[in-house]
Amino acid sequence: VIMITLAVTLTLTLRHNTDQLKPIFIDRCKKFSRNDCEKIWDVFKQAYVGKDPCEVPMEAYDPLIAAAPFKPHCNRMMFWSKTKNLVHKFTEKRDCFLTLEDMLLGSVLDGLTWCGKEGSSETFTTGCPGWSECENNPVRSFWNRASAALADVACGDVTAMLNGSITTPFSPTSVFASIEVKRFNATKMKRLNVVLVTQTNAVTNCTNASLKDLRKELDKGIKYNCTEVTEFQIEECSNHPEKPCGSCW
Ligand code: N1C
Repeated sequence: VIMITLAVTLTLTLRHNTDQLKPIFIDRCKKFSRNDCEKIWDVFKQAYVGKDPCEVPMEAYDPLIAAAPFKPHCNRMMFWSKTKNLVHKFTEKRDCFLTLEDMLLGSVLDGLTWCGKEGSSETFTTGCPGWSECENNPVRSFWNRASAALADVACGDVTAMLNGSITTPFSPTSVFASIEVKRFNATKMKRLNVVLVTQTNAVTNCTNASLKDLRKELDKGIKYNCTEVTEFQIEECSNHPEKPCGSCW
């Protein structure tokens, strides 16, 4: 009896794991009115199934990026670091800017956790390594690869919303600093406009040391600009979509 109970619970657990991620992926994908969501899921899965969850490099997602490539949206691309909730509240309500999460792959995988296991064809959504537990984990490698692909097509005037309530708004370990800025290319990209989000008790302004590093790291030929904008102003703009985008900062 014990053996049977064990076998049944084990089977159910495995089933449960397999079935969790796919319906969310397909559902979110279909909102982009694509008819190849099953195909994209299969390509996605190949990146991590059957692998040690600490040995999935960002290149594992190359076929996924090739199957669902990022289109350039010149002058409307929005990057960010440590401002996730605020930036998405803004882009959700207004269409002047697009983040990775407003595009197919970013939207499909936002907020999710997944990994595989050696010798298994399952997708697990629990017991996966955390962001910093090991470098080459499936979730971190996905965001690194997708962010790289988006930065590769950055063009025209590009905006980045950074957090002015921390002492290092341009943090070397962030995806924005370690991946995106390094791939911005002056042949396509004219300017980087930093929107530094401040609160009434702001600890940082545009003269911040880390922002000087950002300026130095930009490909020669990309112009740079920084504007301090209060969180209140951005919320006002989110709540009043009728206001012209150009008046937000
Ligand atoms: O490390 P970050 O910020 O600088 O990464 C943000 C940067 C953005 O410009 C995006 O293009 O990198 C891209 N990106 C995402 O779009 C994204 N969505 C969700 C990077 N990380 C993303 N996440 C999750 O946020 C990710 O799982 C990780 O935990 C955070 C990184 O956010 P951060 O440190 O504020």
